[in-house]
Amino acid sequence: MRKPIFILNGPNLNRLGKREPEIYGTATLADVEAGCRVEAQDQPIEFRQSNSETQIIDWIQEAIDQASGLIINPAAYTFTSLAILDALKMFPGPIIELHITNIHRREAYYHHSYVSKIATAVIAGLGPNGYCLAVRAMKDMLKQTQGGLA
Ligand code: DHK
Repeated sequence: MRKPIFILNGPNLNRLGKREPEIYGTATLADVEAGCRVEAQDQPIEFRQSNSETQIIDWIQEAIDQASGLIINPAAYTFTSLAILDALKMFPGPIIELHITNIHRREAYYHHSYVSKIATAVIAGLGPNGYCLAVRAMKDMLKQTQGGLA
């Protein structure tokens, strides 16, 4: 059984499409999930969102045994959560940190990411399409690290 790629989304991303569309675009999180499933093809994925830091930590811990790779948009927790960083340190597979916007071109409080300390790679500023590119990159990394899909 192929282990899924976990795609985890942080706070306020449930409002994607309505939330500051001039910054985050008009695509909804359901649109983003649909795009990821098309890109993943026969590679299983788990696509989840929570506004709760505890829930995200629990999902990362679940991923330690259940997932082949982890794509995470921690949203605002990127810049505040040592607990999420500590959880990610336990994940044995590749980690892609993803942001819809280019956080480095935004307000200074969005410039220091704790997650980047452990992430294998970072995608930022490509809009919602960044998710599909992250899925494609993760499948390639899994092919290399596991001699094909898990
Ligand atoms: C999403 C958020 O919610 C913000 O807190 C981050 C990130 C940026 C994004 O670009 O996906 O600053």
